[in-house]
Amino acid sequence: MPERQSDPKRLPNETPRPPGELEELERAWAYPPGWRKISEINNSLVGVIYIGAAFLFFLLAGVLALIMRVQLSHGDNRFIGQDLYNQIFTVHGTTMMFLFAVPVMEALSVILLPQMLAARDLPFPRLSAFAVWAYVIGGLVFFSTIFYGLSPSGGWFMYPPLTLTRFSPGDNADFWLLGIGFIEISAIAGAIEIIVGMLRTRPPGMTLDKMPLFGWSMLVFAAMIVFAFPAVILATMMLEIERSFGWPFFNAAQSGDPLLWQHLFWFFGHPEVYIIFLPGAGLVSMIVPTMAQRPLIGYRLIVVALIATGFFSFGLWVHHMFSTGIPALSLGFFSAASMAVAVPSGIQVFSWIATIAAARDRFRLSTPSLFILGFLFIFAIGGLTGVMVAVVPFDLQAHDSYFIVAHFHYVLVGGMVFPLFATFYYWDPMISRNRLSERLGRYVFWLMFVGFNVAFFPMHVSGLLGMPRRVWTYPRAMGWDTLNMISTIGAFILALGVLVFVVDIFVRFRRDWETQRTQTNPWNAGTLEWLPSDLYSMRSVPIVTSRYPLWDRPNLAEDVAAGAYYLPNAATGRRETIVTSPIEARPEYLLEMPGPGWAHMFSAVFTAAFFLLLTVKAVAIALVCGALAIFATLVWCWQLDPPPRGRVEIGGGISLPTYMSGPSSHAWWAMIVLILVAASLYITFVFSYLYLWTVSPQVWPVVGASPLPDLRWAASGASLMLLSILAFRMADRALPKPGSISLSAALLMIAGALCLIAGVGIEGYAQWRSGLRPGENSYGAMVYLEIVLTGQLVATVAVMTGFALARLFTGKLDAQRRVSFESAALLAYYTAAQGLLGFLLIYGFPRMLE
Ligand code: HEM
Ligand SMILES: [Cu+2]
Repeated sequence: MPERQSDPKRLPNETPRPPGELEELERAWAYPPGWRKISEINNSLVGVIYIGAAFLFFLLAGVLALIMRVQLSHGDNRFIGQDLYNQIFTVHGTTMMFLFAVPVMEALSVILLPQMLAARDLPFPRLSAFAVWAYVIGGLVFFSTIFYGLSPSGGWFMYPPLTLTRFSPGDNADFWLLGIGFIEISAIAGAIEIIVGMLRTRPPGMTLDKMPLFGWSMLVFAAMIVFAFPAVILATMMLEIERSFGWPFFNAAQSGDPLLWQHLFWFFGHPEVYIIFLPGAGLVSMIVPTMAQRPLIGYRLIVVALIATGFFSFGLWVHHMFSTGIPALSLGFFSAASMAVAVPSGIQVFSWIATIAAARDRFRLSTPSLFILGFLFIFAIGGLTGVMVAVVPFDLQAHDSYFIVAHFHYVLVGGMVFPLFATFYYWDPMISRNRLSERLGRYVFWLMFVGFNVAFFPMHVSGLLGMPRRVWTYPRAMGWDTLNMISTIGAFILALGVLVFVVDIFVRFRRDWETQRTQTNPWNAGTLEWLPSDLYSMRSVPIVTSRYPLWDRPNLAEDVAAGAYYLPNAATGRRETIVTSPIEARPEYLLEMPGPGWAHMFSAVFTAAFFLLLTVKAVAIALVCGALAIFATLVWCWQLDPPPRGRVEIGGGISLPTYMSGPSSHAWWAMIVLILVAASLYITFVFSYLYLWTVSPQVWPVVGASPLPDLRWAASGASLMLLSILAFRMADRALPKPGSISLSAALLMIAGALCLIAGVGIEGYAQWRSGLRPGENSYGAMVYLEIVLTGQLVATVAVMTGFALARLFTGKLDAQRRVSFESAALLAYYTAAQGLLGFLLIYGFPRMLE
């Protein structure tokens, strides 16, 4: 259409692109040569490493499962001993949950989300790369403990008192606690990336209700991580402190309560199940419409269902504790809620079935579709047994029996492993021209499907016949032999299926690994990830006007590849992506992104070393590594926040600024998410404080009697917190003009940080002076834990302030280029607020009791 050419504001812009433009784009996104490729942070490489590592952990944990099944194949078996069996099931469960299920979904989002959004990359590529390396190193070390007999053996939920030093004296439990705490940090880093990426790097026009459903599911997934993981981080922290220093949080003999662990663990653990399932559902919602060649029925309903599942799953944790003597009213509530959460899952299942039914015989029975049908079947059974165990009297019977093992494997394997394999087969052509074999894929499916059911269905029966879970063997006289032998055979059939898949992967990667050329849209899918792409993702960023742009605009692929849409070049000569507004997706600014580097890797290595050395009690070297980790992180951050380069044209008559600070910037959003993590950690702390009070009110102090420090201490501490807010506010105003340095801004920042330090210092001093000691009882432990929690934040603010000062004096921080200051200040405001709340709780609550 000729009239388009004359008007450069209309997209697609059909004037030919200038020569050399594509080459420049390629240069900006090229991998570093040779072995230095591992310093690359581009999602196309990092994502593949990430998935590879997660899959490796699936295989390793799978091998452990086979060893267990051999051991259980018949009664009175002496294949492996009891202690090793305990370690193996703990490592199997822990690896599957923490090192496979959650990371593999984050890995998929690293690969798929930028493509689905036609973004060049997600906003924090180095953070993703850091998360990956931290996870790979931490995960491998954790897993290898099984070879040295150092693995934890308390089950994947590590209940105290069994895991207290008295009953688990070695370092084994510490490996679990520190390893898992560390891996959670990596998961949270991933969640920040996903939330900011989904909300800020969507292509122009992709309003929230045009977002691909995998994007929605990952958004809910990431939000759930933000609110659920802090509970288990706090719990692991408390247990580790109790094991190392004897602060009594969980020891009932010293006024703690082991049930507190269960509350905290399951407050995380139940949402965890949905954290694993929701991305799987999102994947299914992407594949089903393609296979049916029609839009998914009930898009909005599914979005509501995803959000509702995420929300309600936080209200269910007590159903893991029905048999612990919970009051009857709570039992009723949690039982009903557990059944209610089946409704949103049901809505999704009906949507998928309706879409498949509407397509009738046009529905393509490819390998991905087979895995999806298998998923529907298995997941439905898992859901049904789930409703059964939500019935309290039934649960009292089935609790801790093989019925439960069968139930949760139906949910987990059905809900995530089958969708995952569908994903491998479906999206493989997006990564490479050579595809996994469809023919072998069918064998893989049938072996896995039959094997799974043969392995796990009989467990329902053996469970009802009374076989308890977590037993390393059983007497032949119990009559469970045949069922267990069937289960074992099924597990090997399932493993054979996985093996065929692994062989196919090897063949496929040997055929091509270097050539990244992809097949364009072999399934005729409707979403953006099937546009032609290269290392820089799409050549140009399209305007999105519908949920299935590729179906609605047949020329889109060609125009995008020809550079006829936004940002067909590397406008600043570097890596960059368009940042859009969170709801309407209007272009707001051009984000200049970092390239390959080593600092984030060193940071990951030293962080891992810090945690692991702490585990083996090599405190001095651990501290050195911790300091090095902080240093590497600062080096990494130093390169961020490049100077503003004025406005640049991105095509379509739009020019965008290249710098943004304040609430519109991606950095601000990331900081807010991080603060939400800190806040949920703190809320869990407050819950624990109040909970322990209900358990042991007798150790809480009474007014007038020590150890309750005088109110004057609280007043002065709180004033310091307020002063710190004021100092940072004033420093904000005092930031200098570009090119100059402001001493008053520097002094104000220092004052702000010092006030915070003095604030927690006073808090600690007052308690110590009053004679309270953390090891005395659960009250003392909680009070000092509060100081530790706020103290951690204060330390972080201090480091960030030092960093901002260094940038101020080197001319990298001023009234315009101010992101490094804003991040420190935001955290300082939050820290002060938390400190104030702390004073209110620690000084106010005991006085309120009168
Ligand atoms: C693929 C084949 C799998 C097989 C054959 C298998 C087998 C087993 C067996 C035999 C147990 C021990 C039960 C006991 O002694 O009480 C177990 C426990 C467990 N499995 Fe699996 N499993 C498989 C996959 C998975 C997957 C994919 C996940 C999660 C995503 C998973 C999560 C767990 C958990 C959390 C436990 C509980 C560990 C504990 O009691 O502490 N499993 N599995
Ligand atoms: Cu649950």
